[in-house]
Parts: sequence; structure tokens; C-alpha cells
Amino acid sequence: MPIANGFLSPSQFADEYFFELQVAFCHECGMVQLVEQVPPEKMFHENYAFFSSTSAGMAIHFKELADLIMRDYLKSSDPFVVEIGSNDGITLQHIAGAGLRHLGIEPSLNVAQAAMDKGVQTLCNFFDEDLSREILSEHGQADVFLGSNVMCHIPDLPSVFAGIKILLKPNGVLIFEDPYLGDIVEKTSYDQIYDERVFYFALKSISHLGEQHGLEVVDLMPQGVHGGSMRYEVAHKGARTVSATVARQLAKEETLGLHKPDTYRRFRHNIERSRDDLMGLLHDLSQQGKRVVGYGATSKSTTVTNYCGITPDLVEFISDTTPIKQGKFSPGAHIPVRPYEEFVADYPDFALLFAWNHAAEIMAKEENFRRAGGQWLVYVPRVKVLK
Ligand code: JHZ
Repeated sequence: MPIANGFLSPSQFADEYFFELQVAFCHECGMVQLVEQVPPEKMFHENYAFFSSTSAGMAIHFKELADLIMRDYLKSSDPFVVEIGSNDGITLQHIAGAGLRHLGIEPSLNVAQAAMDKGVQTLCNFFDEDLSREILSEHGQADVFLGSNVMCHIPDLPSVFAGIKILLKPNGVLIFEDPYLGDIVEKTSYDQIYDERVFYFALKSISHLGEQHGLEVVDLMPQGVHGGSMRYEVAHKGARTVSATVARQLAKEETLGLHKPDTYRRFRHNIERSRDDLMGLLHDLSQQGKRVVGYGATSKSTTVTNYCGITPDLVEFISDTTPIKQGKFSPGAHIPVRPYEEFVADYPDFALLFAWNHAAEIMAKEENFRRAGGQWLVYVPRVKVLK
């Protein structure tokens, strides 16, 4: 597999970086993770292609998170909020806007700059235990430590958790969310798996990780975003009441078989079937002379196009609203990425919905495509044409 967000120009094709995407799971703690890991600097840098605020739905989701934090978690006299992977400030801009002390930590300079332009105080760096000590001496302990769609991206998680242990006030909370392993397996959303995401969390693996650092999960809340996520609330062990939801979810994970090898054998079988169905459909449409365009040059689409073997003769281009991706080619498969305006100017017969996690937002704004006779191709949870 190539770098999922490594959109490139033809002059870079010859030197494109590839690695072996292989996933394993631990029988002891239930952690699911990549075997070969891509060095973070190859993925997160001054030309990072993913800006969180490109989805209006996500902007609402993170405003609600910021409101929740300000309402329920910032009771001290001069509260302090730290966020890792703060991207373009989608959440912290609201905390900053309320005049509260905050610090974003974001290793990709271009997205960090977008946050700073919005008035979000941001440190361009990777978070670890050492950085945590620096933040502590400069700002003191944090009431809330946030991480949305970032924790699962960090290879040295023990260092991050050790840093959080140091930085959190005695009654402080770590609130983080990531795609949930249970949803990935249930929906056969294998495209959630790519280089940036080193880990695929379930409550069991997170609880185990927390325990090793004197932290515990005190609550968790499923989130509909990004194809099914889980928001975990973690505190110093014994500092907060543990919600009954925790025991319930652990039992649910057992029932789902999330920690059994057979579940992953079935997952693999479902993935292969999904690939065969999708390729069968794309080949049929191509033979009928139909135009198919991809919608959303997502990180996830890099897994789908490369795993299935989707080539530019099957998908003409991928439409995306992110300027830094436009005019480039998709990683590995080298499908052109074009501005959204080109999709609208000449609707294809079919749009392959790579940004399926934003389906509600996208369907609502693409009524004209449908009215013009356009049809959606989806592949999660099953390959089908939406009439
Ligand atoms: P989207 C990224 O994954 C990377 P991706 C990362 N690893 C992660 O975990 C998640 O985000 C959170 C475009 N678009 O959100 C914008 C349109 O063109 O599914 C984006 O390029 N029109 C950090 O990349 C892409 O689609 C639209 O109407 O899989 C969506 O990317 C909308 C809504 C989006 O994340």
C-alpha cells in the first residue's frame, strides 16, 4: 500500500513509497494493529492533505463536543484544555473563541497554520511524554485532554498515555474518539485500515492500555461519525465513578466475538467478497460504456483502490473539495483528483461514494445529480447501487 494521503504528481510516481499493510491482533489484550508501521514523518508534514473542516457535518459534531466540554468539564477557576492532533482547529476554535486557556498540538504544519489563523494556540509537534513535561512546566496541568481521530494514529501509545497521566489534573479527563473496531468488523469497512491508523481500538484494548498507566475508562459513548466511532472518557484510576456502560460494552464485545480469531477470518472473507462484488460491478459498467467518477478522495479510498485494483479506466477521476488534493493523482492507483466543480459541470452516470461516512451530508447536497439520472455506488456495508 502507498501512503493513504500521499496525493502526488506524475514526476513523483517513480519514487512512490509503498509498505506492507498487514493487520494483527493480540489474544491477550485484544489490540488490533498494523504490523509494519510507516514512519510518522512520512505521513504528517507541512503538506498534509486532510483538513478536518472540509465536512460541514464534522464541524457541527466538534462544535457540539466543544460545547459539551465547556458546559460539563471546565469547572475550575482558570481551566486549561489540551488537544493532540488538533488539525485545523475544528474543536479548539470554540474553546479559544470563549477566551479559555487551550493548547493544540499538531505535527502537520499546514493544518496547524490554518488553526493558528483562527486564533487557536498551536504547537507544531508530535505529542509524547517529554513534550508533556514541557507543557506541564509552561502551562500547568490540564482539566481536559482531547484527541479526536488521532490516538489510533500514534505508534508509541505508552509514551502518550504516560504523558497524559502527568498532564491531567487529579480530577481531569481524557476524552478521545476513534473509529470503533466493532463497527469496522460489522460493516466490513476494511477501508478504515490504512497507514495512518496504527491501531483499531475496542474498549478491551483501551482499558488494558489505561490500566498500565494508572488510568481507567469511566464512560464511553458511540458516535455516528466516520463510519461508527467510540468516544472514551478516561480518568485517573479511582478519581471518578465508572459508568455501568463500561461493563455492558465489555460484555457486548465478548458477544460480538471481537477478541476471537474466527471473527477476523470471517472479516477477511467478507472483505474478499466485497472486493469481488465491487470489481464485478465496475467492470460491468465499464463494458456498458458508463462513466464512473469517485466522490471524495478519502484516505479510505487509497485502501479500496489499491486493494481492489481500481484503475483510471474504471474510475475516470475522483472529485474532491480539498485544494491541496486537486490536480494531483491518488496514491498508488494514480486516478486523477479533480475539483468538485468538474463533477457538477458534467455529471457522470455513477458516483462511487468513497466518502461514505459523510453520506447524509453528501446525499442532501447532491439532489441535482440524482435528478439528472445519476446513481450512487456504495460498498459499505455491502456493494450496491442506490436507485
Ligand atoms: P474523510 C481522514 O480520513 C484522515 P479520510 C485521518 N486519518 C482520519 O482518521 C479521518 O480523516 C478522521 C472530501 N469531501 O473525512 C473532503 C468532498 O469532496 O472521509 C475529504 O477529502 N465533498 C486523520 O480522508 C474527503 O472527501 C464533501 O461533500 O478518510 C473526506 O474525507 C465532503 C463532505 C467531503 O476522511
